[in-house]
Amino acid sequence: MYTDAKELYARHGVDTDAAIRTALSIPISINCWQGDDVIGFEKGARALSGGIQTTGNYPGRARTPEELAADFEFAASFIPGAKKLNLHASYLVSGRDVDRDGIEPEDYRFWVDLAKRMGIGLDFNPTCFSHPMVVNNLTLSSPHREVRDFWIEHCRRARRVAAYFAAETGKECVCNLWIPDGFKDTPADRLTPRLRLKEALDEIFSERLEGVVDSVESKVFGIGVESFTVGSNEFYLGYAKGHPGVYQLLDSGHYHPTEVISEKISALLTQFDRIPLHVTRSVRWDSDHVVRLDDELCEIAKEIVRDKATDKVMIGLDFFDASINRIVAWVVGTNNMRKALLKALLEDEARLKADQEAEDYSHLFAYSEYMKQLPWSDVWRRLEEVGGVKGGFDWYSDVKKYEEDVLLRRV
Ligand code: RNT
Ligand code: ZN
Repeated sequence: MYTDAKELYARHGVDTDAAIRTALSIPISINCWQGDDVIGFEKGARALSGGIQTTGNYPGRARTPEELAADFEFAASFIPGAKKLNLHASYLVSGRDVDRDGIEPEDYRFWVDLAKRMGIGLDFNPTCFSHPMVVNNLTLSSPHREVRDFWIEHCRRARRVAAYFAAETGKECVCNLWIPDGFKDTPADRLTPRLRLKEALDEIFSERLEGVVDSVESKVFGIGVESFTVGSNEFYLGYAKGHPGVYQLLDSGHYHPTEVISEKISALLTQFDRIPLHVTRSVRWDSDHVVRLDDELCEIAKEIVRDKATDKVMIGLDFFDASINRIVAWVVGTNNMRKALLKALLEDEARLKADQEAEDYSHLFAYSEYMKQLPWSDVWRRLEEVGGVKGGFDWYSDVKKYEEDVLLRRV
């Protein structure tokens, strides 16, 4: 089937072997927090709060670093291609009783060891939620100096952890800052909190660090902070533009319901040399569903490929579904991202772009729809072989067995 597919694609000027190689080489950063419902390993770890929520109580959530690492490695064995592990500061593995304003690179050595063993990179995030120092839903924009200072210190230290990851793995580390700051009801003053956030960011980003790609993540609203978000799209976009080395991260769930990030990638590429992403799926709101191979996912991948931006767009995932087997979520979500990339790589880009330039919209329409019926799934099957994973649907029974043998015993 692959031989036939290869021939058919070749007739359209597409080299399937090259597409497979490229698709396998693009790193996808897998969010650790899908494995444990965003709880982490701090002493007295608390339930998730800060405008985000996991729902569902599917059994088998990872409760310890060892369990999370084992689950992740197991999931990774069904995910072909380059990968990174995306960690939050709350996933420290430390013998010390340390609060967030005291974290040290050493507290994350466990993950560096895992990354080295697996030959993968790491990304990082300060954790500015699920903590008593989030006072009235505010962190870096709080009116209280001590609250701001606490989070500034946390973020400064988180960036140093990111630099440590980069140095140890030899791969760039995205250090992404998201804060939940906002108001439930209409604020009297929108400007003052934003000015405070800007000042806090200046302090956080004042230190230059090797290997760290800093990003700031905007949002429209969260649960409990429906009326106002301090770190809005315009706020962070402007901030990033004025601060070289700081980039805006696009999360596909953080815009108005008909607004899509696939449309924003090219716009940002005219201004920035890096675009970190949080690929997720919002169902009516920022619900963080596991990504399906849907139109928007394909459009995101298409943008990355057509804009020749595979080394500029840094793909990270950000879903957390506690209602299904978490390994299934990791495997299907991550592979969907790579399937979308492969599909994009298998399109006759040259002709489609030429159609647009020649304003032959009829051919563009007919031909791009025709491309959809070509046997990309046979090429994917080959990609699974090259990537050395058990493909098709066979992996599912292995995960089911792992569920019985391992996950269901976690009671
Ligand atoms: C929240 C943001 C943020 C988090 C993770 C856990 O709306 O998307 O990225 O989901 O940091
Ligand atoms: Zn996100």
